Amino acid sequence: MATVIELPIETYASEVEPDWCPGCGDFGVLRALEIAAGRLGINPKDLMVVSGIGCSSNLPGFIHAYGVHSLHGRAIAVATGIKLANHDLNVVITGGDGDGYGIGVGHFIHAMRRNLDLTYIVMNNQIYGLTTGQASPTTMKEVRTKSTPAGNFELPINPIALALVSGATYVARGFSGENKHLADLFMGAIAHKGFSLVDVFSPCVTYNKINTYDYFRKRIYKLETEPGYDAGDVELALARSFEWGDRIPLGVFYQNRQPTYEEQEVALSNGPLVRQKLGLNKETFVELVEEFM
Ligand SMILES: Cc1ncc(C[n+]2csc(CCOP(=O)(O)OP(=O)(O)O)c2C)c(N)n1
Ligand code: SF4
Ligand SMILES: [Mg+2]
Repeated sequence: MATVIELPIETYASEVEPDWCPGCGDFGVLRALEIAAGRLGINPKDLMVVSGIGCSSNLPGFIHAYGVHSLHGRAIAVATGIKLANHDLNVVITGGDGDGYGIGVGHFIHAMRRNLDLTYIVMNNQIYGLTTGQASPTTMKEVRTKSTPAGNFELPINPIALALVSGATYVARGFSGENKHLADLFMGAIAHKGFSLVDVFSPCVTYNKINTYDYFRKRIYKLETEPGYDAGDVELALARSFEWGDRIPLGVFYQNRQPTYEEQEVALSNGPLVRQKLGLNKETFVELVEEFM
């Protein structure tokens, strides 16, 4: 195994200061991602952070690495293209619950069943933050928001269960108020070969007055300290994914090494596409490019 040379978190300091509201949970996620990347010794040139649209999706601008701030709900599609073009890159997708579990849920499911080697971090604040407080797919029942003034009567999505049944091979949940634990989960997710989801309780201090830091502090517990819990057992993981109320689990629900999409795609067997010869002469290349202009 290659020796890892850890990098200081300043390696990833961006020139752009985050403009999130003071106290926003997303600060903790950014910090944990920097710690995880540093501990894995990932050079910023080998790190690609892709997002959709939302407060959380502004994260690529706040970290020194390659980044794409794409379209609402389309981050996974863009990240898939990037990963297939250069599977040597560490591709991390960062976004919100609205972005990933609402408009982008189709991409989410298909990326998981393909077991693409992508790391997906969802800053789940159970609200649309950027558009000022409408219900999201993870807003709890009965919660009043701008778009549900009489209380939300829709059943929230269970992202952990959805990931487990869709074929994700690393499924975890963290809390932005527990930075060290969150950094450990991110490290595990980035190091894991295959699709990893880390759903993060990342409180929106401005528009969600229900799911606050205190709300989670009173309820969370860690799966790794539960006697007999086995993260290799998908049925145990599924049972815990439905736990919500007085006790809410954090940690790695499930991890299982399976062949990735990239490992099975013959076109990638000779190395990343960006390093393979196109097999075109100059004229054909120019013709091809013009066709798309
Ligand atoms: C196609 C499209 N539809 C709707 C919007 C408006 N919009 C921008 S962000 C957003 C929701 C953001 O919520 P979430 O993904 O949870 O991110 P947060 O702001 O909470 O971090 C919506 C509906 C958009 N930008 N593009
Ligand atoms: S509105 Fe909410 S999610 Fe957006 S920056 Fe402020 S606290 Fe964070
Ligand atoms: Mg949100």
